[in-house]
Formats: sequence, C-alpha cells, structure tokens
Amino acid sequence: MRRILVTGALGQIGSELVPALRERYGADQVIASDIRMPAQTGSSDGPFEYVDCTVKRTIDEVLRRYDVGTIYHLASLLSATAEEKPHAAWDINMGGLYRVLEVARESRSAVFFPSSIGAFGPNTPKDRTPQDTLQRPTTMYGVTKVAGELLCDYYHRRFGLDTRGLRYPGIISYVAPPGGGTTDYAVEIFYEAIRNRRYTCFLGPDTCLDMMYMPDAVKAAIDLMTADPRQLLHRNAFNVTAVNFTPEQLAAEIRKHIPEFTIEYEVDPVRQAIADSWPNSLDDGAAREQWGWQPEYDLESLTQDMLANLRKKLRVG
Ligand code: AKB
Repeated sequence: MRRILVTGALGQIGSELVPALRERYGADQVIASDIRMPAQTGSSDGPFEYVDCTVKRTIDEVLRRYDVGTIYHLASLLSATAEEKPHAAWDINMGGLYRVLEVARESRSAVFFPSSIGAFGPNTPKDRTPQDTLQRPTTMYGVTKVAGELLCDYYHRRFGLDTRGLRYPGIISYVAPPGGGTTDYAVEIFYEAIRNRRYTCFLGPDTCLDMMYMPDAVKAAIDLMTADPRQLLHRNAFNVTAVNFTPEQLAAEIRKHIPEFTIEYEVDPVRQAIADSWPNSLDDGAAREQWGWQPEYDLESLTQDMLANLRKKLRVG
C-alpha cells in the first residue's frame, strides 16, 4: 500500500485523524506533518515530518521519500483568523491547496480537502441548505473554501486526480483545541463549564449552526476516502452534518450534567457577522445516498462524552 500523508496534523482534526488512520493502516503507513513540532501525543507514535504547504519542495520531498498515495490536506487557517489576516489566509489556504494538488498530480496521489459551512454566504438558502446551491461567501475563509472546492473538481475533471472532500460544520472535540474558528465557542463552553461553572459566549444566544462530534468527523473523512468512486456523483464538497443547536440549547444540555452552570453573552461583532452569513442547517442527503454517511453522536451523547473525557483530561472529578 502507498502511504498516507496528513498535513496540519497537529491541528484539531489532525490530532484525531492521524491516530485513527494509524489504527486502521499501521503506524508506519501514516506520515503526520505540520509546521510545528509535536508534543508527546498520538501524532508522534509514527513518522512525523516538517511540511510547509506553501513551499512545494517540502511536500514533494516527503511524498517521494515515503511513496505517498493519499494526502489528507488539513493545513488551513480557520474563519476568524482568516478574517483577521486575509492575505495570509489566501497564501495558506489557497496557495497550500494548489501546491498539494500539483504534487498530487505529479505523483498520482489522492487528495482529501476539508471544505466548510463557511463556503456558503448570506444569500444561500439558510435552512436545510442543499448540496448544490448559491455560494457567494463574504469572508476570506469562505472565498478560499469555495475556490478550493472548485479547484479540486477541476483537478479531477482535467487531470483525473482522485480528489474528494466534505463541507464540515463546527467540530467539537477534547483532544486538541480548535484555533481561530467561529464555532470554537462550542468547544470552549465545555472547558469553562468544567473549570468555572460559567461561560461568556462570543456568539448570541440564538445563533443556530450545524455541529459534529470529532469521532463522526474522522469517520466521515475515512469513509469518503474509502468509498467506491463509482458511487460518487459529487466527489468534492459533500454537505455533512450531525447536530444543530444554538448556544442556549447547548448550555441547557450541559446544565443537565452541571446544574449550576450559567452562560452569559458578550457578542463579538466580527464572529457574529461570520456566523450570521452561514447556514442554520445543512441538507446532507447526497452524502447519505452516495456513500452511506450516518453520524453516531447527537447533542445528548456528545455532551455526555465530552464532559466525561474533558474531566479526565483536566483531572477534575
Ligand atoms: C470555523 O469556525 O472556522 C470552522 C468551520 C465551521 O469551518 N470550525
């Protein structure tokens, strides 16, 4: 088997995707890479390489040395950071993807590209947003995600490259924190609920967004990459979702486990504007039909699992 390379392996998704891939294919078969060096976590249980996706040579060198056949390209800036640093976001998100696609074309490797609910904009239908619909995002993050979806489609059509991808909602996890996203509140709230019994939320109480627990996010990526290509009518940018809630609803669910938990709101206008430009909920029927997408966690089960695992991690009884 040709090996697997994961870029941005020390980020929120990579920190759990790498161990899952190693479990499935063997530790030596999966090369974790990032521009940071790993601490002693799961990602260091197999090969780790420095890869800066904006520098083609660094990707190329690792691809050749390890005979890589599949790249999970996760290196990217998230929405709030991308809005703060739009030029860096273009270089990293677009420049990185373009270089990854180019080395993949030369080495005939498959590419997984994570798009996002951020690929939609304020004039996209808000509820049960269809798979194929209007996409005019108003953020730099969204611009790079739509352009990325199109570029992956182009490399498939023009060069026959095996490109596949998902539009992720907000992802909730306890291993590695997200950094610079608009949906990060849904992770921070758990840390603060356990540590301080209170949380100040940067999005308003009624901001409704789709979310997903990390085990489902990892499963979605692997299931898509191992699906029979003949069943994939879309290939890239599949809508996927699992749960849908507002900060008020998440706080109410946490309160079932921590009755004294309170939430207050100090809305950050930048992140609120980003969230308001995104869908309330996605229709993920195409993913369900074409490759059997089915999430396992709902709000109740993810809240229970998050609190149990975070209590262990933070050593709080
Ligand atoms: C973000 O908030 O930027 C990400 C996303 C939904 O793409 N979590």
